[in-house]
Amino acid sequence: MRASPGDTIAAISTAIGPGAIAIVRLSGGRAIETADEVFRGRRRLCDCAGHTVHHGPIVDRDGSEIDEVLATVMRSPNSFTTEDMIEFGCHGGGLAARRVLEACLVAGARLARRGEFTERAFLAGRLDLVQAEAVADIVAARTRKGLESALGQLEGRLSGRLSDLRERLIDLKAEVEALVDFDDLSGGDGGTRAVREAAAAARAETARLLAHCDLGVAVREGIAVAIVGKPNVGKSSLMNALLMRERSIVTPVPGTTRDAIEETIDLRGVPVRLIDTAGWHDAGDEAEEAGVERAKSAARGASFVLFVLDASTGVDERDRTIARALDPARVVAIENKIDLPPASDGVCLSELPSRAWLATARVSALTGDGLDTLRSTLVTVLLGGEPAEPVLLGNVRHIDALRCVDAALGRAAELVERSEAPEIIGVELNEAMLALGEITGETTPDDVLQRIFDRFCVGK
Ligand SMILES: Nc1nc2c(ncn2[C@@H]2O[C@H](COP(=O)(O)OP(=O)(O)O)[C@@H](O)[C@H]2O)c(=O)[nH]1
Ligand SMILES: [Mg+2]
Repeated sequence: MRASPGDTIAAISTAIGPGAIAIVRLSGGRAIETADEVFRGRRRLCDCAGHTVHHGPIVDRDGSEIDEVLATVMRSPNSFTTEDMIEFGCHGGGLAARRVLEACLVAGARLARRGEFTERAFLAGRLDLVQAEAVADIVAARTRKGLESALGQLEGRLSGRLSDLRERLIDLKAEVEALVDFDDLSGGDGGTRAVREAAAAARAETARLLAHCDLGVAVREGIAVAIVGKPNVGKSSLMNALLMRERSIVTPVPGTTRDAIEETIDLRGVPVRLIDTAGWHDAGDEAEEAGVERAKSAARGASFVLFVLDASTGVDERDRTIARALDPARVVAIENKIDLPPASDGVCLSELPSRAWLATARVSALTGDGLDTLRSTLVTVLLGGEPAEPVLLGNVRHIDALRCVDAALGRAAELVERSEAPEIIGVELNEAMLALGEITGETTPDDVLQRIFDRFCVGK
C-alpha cells in the first residue's frame, strides 16, 4: 500500500477560486503540534479538547501574520481519518489558504496526495471501499438523485446489501462443507436441497442488485445524447429549449454552430449530456468540415441521438443521407418547427426511407409545443421509465465484480446439480467471496486501490 499512515499531511480542501472561506486540512500523528507551530491563538491547540473551534492568527517562520483563521481541533479517533486532525478556516480567494498551507509544510507537514485523507479513513477501517468511493461521487454528483444515491452509499446502504450477500455466501459455504460428511451429493438427502436453496438465495440477491445497474450507471455518469441534423433545422434551438436557457448560438445563417457544445439537463434525476453538433452536410469551409466530423463522431460516441428535421420544409437528400448513416435503434427522430405551415406535400418523417426509430416526436423549439411530450418520451426511451430502486449500483467496478460473484455462483450451482465433490464446489464459492471482497476493499489489489484514490482531488 502506498500510504504511510501516521506522518502528517496537509492540503487545501476547498476549491481554488473566489469564495468566502478556504479550508486547510491537516491529519496525522503530529497534526496538532504542527498546527501549533503556525497558529497563535490564546491557547495552544495541544491543550484544547477535540471538536472545539479557536480563533487566532497564522504566522510564517519570521512571525509575520499571514491570515486570521478559525482552527477546528479533532482528536483521534473521532475524526474523518481517525487520526488527529486540524482544519484551518482561512479567508477565501486562494492566496491566504496557499500561504497557510505553505506555513504548515515549512512546519513539517507533507503535502497530501489525491484522496489521501479518504484513503486513511479507509485504511483505518472507518469506511469500506464502497463508502470511500461514495465520497468522490458526492463531490462529482450533478443531480439530486446522483447526490442521494452517493449519500446512501456513504451511509452504508450498499455496504449493508453487500454484507447481506456475504452472509448468504457464508451460509452456502457452510452447507457445502456439511456435505463433505456425506459420501456424495447424489443421495437425494436434505443436504443437497439446503445447498440448492442457499445458492438460489445468494443468486437472487446478486440479481436484485444487478437489475437496475444500467440506470445506476446513468445516474452516476450521465447519458450522452447527440443532437444531429442538417444546418438550420433547429438543433441549437431545441437544445436551448430543453435547457430552458440560452446556451448555443442560434442564427438564421446555416452553419453557425461549428463546435460541439455540451450541456447537462436533469431528466428525473439522471444527468443527460446534450451535445449540440454542427450541421451535418457537405461542409463548405475547413472549420465547418471539422465541425461536421465532430458531429459524426458525437453521434457515434453518444448513447442516443436526437435527429432533427424541419417539418416546414420537408426532407431532402441531405436528411436522407444522415438518416442512412444513423443506427435507428438509438435514434429519436424529431420533426421541428411544427408552428410553421407544413411543407407543401405535408410529409416529413414518413418521407424518409422507412426506419425503425426508437421513437418519434413533433415539436416547435420556438413555441415550446410538444416539448413536454418529448421529455416524457426521453424518460421512457433513455431511462426505461421512472427510476425507483433505492440502492442503485452505478459504479462499473462494483458491477463487474458483482457479475463475477454471480458467474461463480452459477458455476457452483451447476456443480451441485452434477453432484460434484464439495471441495470443487468450494473453489467456486471462494472465487465468489473474493470478488465480493474486492468491492468492499477487503481483497482489492493494491493497484486497483491506488487507481481509485488517484481519481479523488487533493484535499479529499
Ligand atoms: N418557426 C420556427 N423557427 C425555428 C424553430 N426552431 C428553430 N427555428 C429557427 O430556425 C433557425 C435555425 O435554428 P438553429 O437552432 O440555429 O438551427 P441549427 O443550425 O440546426 O442549430 C433560427 O432562425 C431559429 O430561430 C421552430 O420550432 N419554429
Ligand atoms: Mg446550431
